[in-house]
Amino acid sequence: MRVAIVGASGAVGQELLRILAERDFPVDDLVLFGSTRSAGRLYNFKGKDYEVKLLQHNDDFKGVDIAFTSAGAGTSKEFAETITKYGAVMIDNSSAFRMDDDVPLVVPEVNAPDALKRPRGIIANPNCTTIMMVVVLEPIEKLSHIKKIHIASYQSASGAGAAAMKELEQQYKEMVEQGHVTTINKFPHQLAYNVIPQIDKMTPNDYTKEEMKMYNETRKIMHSDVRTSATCVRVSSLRSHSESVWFETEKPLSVEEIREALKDAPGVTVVDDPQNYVYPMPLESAGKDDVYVGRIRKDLADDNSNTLWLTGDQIRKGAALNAVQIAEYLIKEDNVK
Ligand code: 2RA
Repeated sequence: MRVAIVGASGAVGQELLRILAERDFPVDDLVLFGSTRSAGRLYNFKGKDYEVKLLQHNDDFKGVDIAFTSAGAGTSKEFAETITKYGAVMIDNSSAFRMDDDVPLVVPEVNAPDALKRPRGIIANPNCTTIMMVVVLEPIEKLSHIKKIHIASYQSASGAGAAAMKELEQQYKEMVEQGHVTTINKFPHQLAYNVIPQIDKMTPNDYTKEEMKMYNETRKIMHSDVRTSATCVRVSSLRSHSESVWFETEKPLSVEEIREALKDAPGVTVVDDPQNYVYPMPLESAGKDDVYVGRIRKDLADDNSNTLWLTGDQIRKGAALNAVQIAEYLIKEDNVK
């Protein structure tokens, strides 16, 4: 496979390099692309150095089989044609095409076969918060249709990129050294010692774009009429997102049924012994592949609802790992070209 990574210097680009190496993805040749800022940098992959090329409208993608793109929606939109022109499959981490009818939106544990129908050669990787939630809800959907979801998210700095992670560390340093924060660029407000109930821009209905992604993308991935009402919140964990999820099913489900279904579910690890204070936390899921679930219990406010807590590494399952799993599925199905 000739593999390209667009946005190689970013948090997701760097994680893609690690995951491709770790999983022994069949890379025969690797081409890294970036902006003027990162062009010329060298990154090592399996003992060999690769130089980041400037992303341009030329024939650089001739011969590329799979292109992982993670350089923002604007870049994805501008370069999609250049990237796919010679038959490369573009697995796009941005929000540019997610809701387009002719672009599949894929979480392999949920709807892998959707990736096989891609008229534009583009497969979209969903929003990180949505990916983690659907991995956990799909096995429950198989027990009984999920009609409604309420969710409050606790999203790490990594969701806003590598520079945002550095900014959070800088803010804590400034608090310790000078008692107040002076660096606020990547977040709308100070994040250190704070939580911010806004991720992405506001939309006219007073939900943020992130919250509307959860509504729309969940329906598309799960092929469902489910309605999701989310409040997405930035917290000061560094790279794992967490979510508190309440879900109403058509028929009532017991906690035991849910726990059993999740124990067998791909990509999910159940960590749930609340009486002994055992539940998943972002510090522990950081750097891991699975989505971790605990605090599974009946919703006291609704007999047909249950509630649970989940946490997963935003850069891995929320982005890079999901993209690589899509590519692995295509290879397994002999469906790369
Ligand atoms: C965030 N979900 O956490 C976004 C990143 N895609 O900011």
